[in-house]
Amino acid sequence: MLAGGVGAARYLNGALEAFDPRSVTGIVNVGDDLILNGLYISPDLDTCTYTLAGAIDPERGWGLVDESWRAMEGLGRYGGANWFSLGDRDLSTHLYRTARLAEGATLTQVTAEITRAWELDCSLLPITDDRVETRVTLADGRDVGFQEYFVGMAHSVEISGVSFVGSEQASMSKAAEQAIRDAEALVIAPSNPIVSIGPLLAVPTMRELVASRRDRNVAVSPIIGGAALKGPADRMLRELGEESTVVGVARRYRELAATLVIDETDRDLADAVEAEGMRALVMPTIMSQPGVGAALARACHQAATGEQTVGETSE
Ligand code: FO1
Repeated sequence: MLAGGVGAARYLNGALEAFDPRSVTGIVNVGDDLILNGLYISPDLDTCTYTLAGAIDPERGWGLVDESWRAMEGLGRYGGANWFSLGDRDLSTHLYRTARLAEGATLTQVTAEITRAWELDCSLLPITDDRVETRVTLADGRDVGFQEYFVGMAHSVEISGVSFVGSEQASMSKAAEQAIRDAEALVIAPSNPIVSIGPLLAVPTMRELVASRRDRNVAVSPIIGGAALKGPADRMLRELGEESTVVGVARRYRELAATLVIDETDRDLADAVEAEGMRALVMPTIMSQPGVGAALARACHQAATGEQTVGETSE
């Protein structure tokens, strides 16, 4: 699965219910990553890890449950950068990852160590071990880092563009490339298509690789009834001159996947999605009830492979 943060992590959880976790791989966005207070922070990798470990804070959707913020309070005393809140438990992840990267480990290696320590059976792979930095151009022309926009400004400003600095020089990791080549089914998670899926597709050869297996790929719309469940995806689509509807999503994904899963709320737009050249699969996609995520994962797998999956796959 091509994954961003919160929405993708919920879908991944569903896939783990539906399939043998060892057969599930998340290819995760690193464009949100930032270096702050000397620490290398990977929000989407951590959100997926913590969610799948059952350790995510359910209200925030990021960071760890049962958190305290003493280090951030202390940093505030010095006028240090505590606008991006790192909980005291969460800090250990950033300390460990930063130390390991400084020892020369790759982000892929460190992520494997962290997910193993959280006893995940599925694998989470950064799309690249190179640095790709999502930056946002605001409507007033200012160029800011993604987290400055998303957290610093609470994404409450209009944008006019998004760029992925370093993407041209980046190369997909061997592990990520192999996972995409080998996948029975590839699912584009219901993440923000611009700043969560966009940075993945900006890595050279990624778009061609995904498009080369279009018929075995399924995208799940992050837009339901013209809105995003969480985050600014709908506003960003409109601000970039696109439609924040399932049709707008189909226009972004039609070269990459044969099927777009849309929520029942958008049933009346199924024909318009098909007019864009994607098969519309209408089903519940709001993963607030138990079982919805697993049913969604099974349906995606079936749409991508044409196989009927009955419950647990055999060992
Ligand atoms: N989001 C916020 O809105 N405020 C924060 O202070 C914040 C801190 C933070 C720390 C670690 C982490 O893994 C995620 C964090 N996030 C925070 C969420 C983060 O900005 C988003 O998860 C992604 O980057 C967008 O999906």
